[in-house]
Amino acid sequence: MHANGAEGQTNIIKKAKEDPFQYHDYYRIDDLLQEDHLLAREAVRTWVKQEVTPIIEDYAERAKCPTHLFKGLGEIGAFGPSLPAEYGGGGMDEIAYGIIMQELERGDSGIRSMASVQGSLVMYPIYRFGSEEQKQKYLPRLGTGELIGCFGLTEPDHGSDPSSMVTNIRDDGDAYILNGAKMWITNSPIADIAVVWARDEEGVIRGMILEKGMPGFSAPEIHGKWSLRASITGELVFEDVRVPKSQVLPGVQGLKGPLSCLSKARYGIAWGAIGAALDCYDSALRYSQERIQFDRPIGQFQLTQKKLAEMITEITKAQLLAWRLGTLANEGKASPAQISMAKRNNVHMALEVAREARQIHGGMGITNEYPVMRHMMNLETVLTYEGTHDIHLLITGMDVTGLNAFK
Ligand code: TGC
Ligand code: FAD
Repeated sequence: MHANGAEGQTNIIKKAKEDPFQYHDYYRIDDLLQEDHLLAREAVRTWVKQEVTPIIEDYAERAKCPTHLFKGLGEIGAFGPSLPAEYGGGGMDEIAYGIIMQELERGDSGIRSMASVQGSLVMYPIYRFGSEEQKQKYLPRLGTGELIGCFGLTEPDHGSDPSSMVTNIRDDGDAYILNGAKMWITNSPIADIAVVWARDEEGVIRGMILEKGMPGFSAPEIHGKWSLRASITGELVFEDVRVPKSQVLPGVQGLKGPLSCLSKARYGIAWGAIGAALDCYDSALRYSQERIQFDRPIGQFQLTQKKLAEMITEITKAQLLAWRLGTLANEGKASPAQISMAKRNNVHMALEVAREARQIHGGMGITNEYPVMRHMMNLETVLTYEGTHDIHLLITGMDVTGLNAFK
């Protein structure tokens, strides 16, 4: 990942520490980071500038997924950065994972989604709950992007409440027969494998790995999205699919299986959303200094300054929340409810920053000359997937009151 050599690496770290404002690091959070975090950030940031920024508006406008980026994402270590290297991951810590998601989402939430799904929702359950044979078969090729994976939990009639899922398996000797459907599945039309959650005859939720081409298994694309347009989304349809028992994840039963994958992915989103907010803030700050109205830069008006001051304040608070969550995660102490709080707060923050940034750009803010409207539309999805804003409020509510609003 680090192609700059030792001298180049020292310069990157020196530059970051001497000029925290180039990263809008208002509270010098870089001082809390390790050298490998700063190097990972620089490497991913450079890749995003070279590979994502020049093409993303075009792909988003055409609602096409830049699938050619999967291999590059593998090369920069974006798939499972905190999973062990021997299982296709990056062998880094949770803060490095977060920072990588931040830099990807600075480019586009859909690009970060590619990495979230592949690393946290496909590689992680296979690593955590899979047999050794399943790990060896799938993880190395998922880590490089040679294989693309997707994660099927949500159903047409069961979104926020996956415990009511109806997709089911029936015992048939050395295989299960799978029936049902999943909805809103990132990458499903292009995926080689799908981690699917279904209920067995005793009503227990089980996870299994499906391969593209299994008879009765299809993955039609969902069209018409005004959000996350550079990410491909589809259904998963199962009509008497014969799934060998060797494809079932042996290490978990019950809803805690998929929910623990969500915790891993939500953690990454809490960091990722900061990247989208930073890109919007950066664009708005520059525009406010360049755009002249009433014979002065619009950044000189108090109302513009209020917007920018509030934006950087909220970004800084989100950065501190993510950093502290990262240190807890490194110690194995980040609770699902703490992760929920950070996902909800930081995504909501990013959406508000995007809306304010859009206003600062005036009419230009609705065009693809600037990244702001694309981020804003993307963040509407990010606010909803991986648990909606309100579901996360209720998770926090349950944690602080001890009273369960869901049951
Ligand atoms: P509940 O009874 O609370 O829990 C069932 C079991 O799971 C455990 N658990 C968790 N474990 C790990 N991480 C978490 N976040 C966990 N939350 C709960 C819990 O301890 C229990 O374990 P056990 O041992 O007692 O059995 O479950 P519930 O049915 O009451 O549900 C609670 C609720 C509403 C919070 C949950 O259903 C929920 O989070 N709903 C939101 C659904 C959601 O987030 N769906 C996301 C689908 S995937 C997606 O959106 C991918 S986007 C991909 C991209 O980035 O492109
Ligand atoms: P619903 O659950 O029907 O919710 C509708 C509204 O009701 C929301 O505002 C919600 O907050 C509210 N609501 C629901 N229950 C309550 C309650 N108890 N109290 C108060 N309000 C409530 N899923 C996957 O499994 N894999 C994927 O890869 C994936 N990728 C996605 C990609 C995109 C682009 C999108 C849009 C979604 C994706 N999802 C995926 C699905 C996503 O996780 C769900 O959309 C989300 O969990 C919400 O479910 P729902 O859309 O069915 O909304």
